[in-house]
Amino acid sequence: MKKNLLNFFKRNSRRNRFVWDAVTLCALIALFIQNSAAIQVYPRILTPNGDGWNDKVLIELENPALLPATGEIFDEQGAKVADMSHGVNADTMLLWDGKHGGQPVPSGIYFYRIEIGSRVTMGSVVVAH
Ligand SMILES: [Ca+2]
Repeated sequence: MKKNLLNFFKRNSRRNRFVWDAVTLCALIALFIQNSAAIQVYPRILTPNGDGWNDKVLIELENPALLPATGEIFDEQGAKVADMSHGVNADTMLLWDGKHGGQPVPSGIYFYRIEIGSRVTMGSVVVAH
């Protein structure tokens, strides 16, 4: 009886350990997802025609440590299109006006690459005319 109890405990402690490993893994994955998506992008579709509607994309950053934040925009071929400008709050807001060299870019998918300290976050927006 005593031995059975011991075996039961051993078996369960091994299982508990597995459960805890799984929980830890899930927590790490959640942290990674949270880190990589630690931003809000609005709007996802830009119409940079100067009518005041969706002419700029605003990316809000989760940057509680107020690390230096910079953003770049690339086209589908990977060519750099623009540097993002800082919003009202330079530590947590980046903007792109859908322009390259002062002219609205053609319709298409564009990619942003944001560096917050040593953390890099990437994503895409669409420009439509
Ligand atoms: Ca517009």
